[in-house]
Amino acid sequence: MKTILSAAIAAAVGVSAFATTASAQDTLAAIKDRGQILCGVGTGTSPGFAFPDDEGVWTGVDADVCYAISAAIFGEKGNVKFIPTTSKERFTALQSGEVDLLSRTTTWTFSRDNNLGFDFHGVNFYDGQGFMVRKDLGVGSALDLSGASVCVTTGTTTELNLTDFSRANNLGISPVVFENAEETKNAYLAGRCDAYTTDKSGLASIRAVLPVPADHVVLPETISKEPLGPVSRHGDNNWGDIIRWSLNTMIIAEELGVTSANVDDLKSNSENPEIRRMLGVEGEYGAQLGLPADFAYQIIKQVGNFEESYERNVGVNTPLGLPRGINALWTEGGILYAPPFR
Ligand SMILES: N[C@@H](CCC(=O)N[C@@H](CS)C(=O)NCC(=O)O)C(=O)O
Repeated sequence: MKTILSAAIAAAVGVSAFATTASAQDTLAAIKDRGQILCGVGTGTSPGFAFPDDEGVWTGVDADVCYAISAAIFGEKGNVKFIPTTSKERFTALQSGEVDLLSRTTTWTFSRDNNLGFDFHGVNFYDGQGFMVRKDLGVGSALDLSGASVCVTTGTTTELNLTDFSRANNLGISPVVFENAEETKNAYLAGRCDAYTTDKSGLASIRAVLPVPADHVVLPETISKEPLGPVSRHGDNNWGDIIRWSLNTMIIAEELGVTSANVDDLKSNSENPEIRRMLGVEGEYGAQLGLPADFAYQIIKQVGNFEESYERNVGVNTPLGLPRGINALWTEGGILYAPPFR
C-alpha cells in the first residue's frame, strides 16, 4: 500500500518523491540478504560497455564496475543480476528500487545529481558527444550539418546537447527521436537520418557492430562533456562509499602497478605502504566500509585494475579501438585521478 501511495504521490509531484522512499533502505544489507547486486545497465547495444555474449554473460567497462562491487562485498564477482534499462527508463528504475545502482553510460549532470535525487560516485569513462555519418555523404565536420536530420535517443543528454549545438551554430538540425538505442541505430542504418549522434564512446561501440564499419565516419568535433559513471539513490552514504571506493580501487591499483596477475605476489611481498593498506595487509580499511579486509584484493584479482578493464573492453586492441586519451592516469597525461588509499 505504501508503495502504491508513494507511486501516486510521485506521479503527482514528479519523480523525486521515489527517492525519499527508497533512500530509507540499507542497500548493503538488502544486497547481502538477496545474495545479488541489481545492476542497471544498457539494453545491450553497446559492446565494450555492457553487452551480453552468446551465453548471456555481460561484459564491458560498465559491467566491470558491478563485478568489482560484487567481488568487494561477496569475494565473488559473479553475484550480479544485470538489468537492462533504456536511457529513458533508467532513472525510474533506480528511484523505484528496481536496481541498486546504474552503471550505464550515464552522464553526471547537475539536475540528475540534485533534482532527481541521486549520487554520482566518480567517473569510469570521460566522454563527449559526437556525430557519425555515412562516408559517402562527404561531410567532414559537424558544422557542415546545416539542415541535416540527426537520429538521437530520447531521455539523454545527447538530445538536449543536439538542440543547443544546432541553435548555437544556427544549423537548423532536425532531430529524429527514438525510444531506445536499437531503434536509433536501425533508423540510421535504414537511411532515415543524415547523421547519428551519441557519446563518442557509443559511436565507436555502435560503429563496431554495423555491417560495414568502414562505411561510416565519426566527425572530429566533440560538442559536450559527458563524464560517465555509476550512480545510486541519495541517502545511503555507505552504499555510495562502497561504489566509489570499488571504482577508486581499480584506478589506484593501476597507478600502483597492481594487476590481477601480480596481486598475489604483491600481497605477500610488497613493502609499499599504500599497496599493503589497499590489499588488507595493514590497517582496517574494509571494516570502514562494512566489507571484508580483502575487498580491494578481490576486486583486483577477479576484475583487474582500471587499465586491464579498459584494454580488455574498449582499448586499441578491441573492435572499439579507443586510445586512453583523457582516460589515461593523471601521471600519464590524462585526467584519471583517485584519492589516496589511506
Ligand atoms: N551519456 C548520455 C547518453 C547515454 C545513453 O544512454 N545513450 C544511449 C544511446 S546510444 C545508449 O548508450 N544506450 C545503450 C544501450 O541502450 O545499450 C546520458 O547519460 O544521457
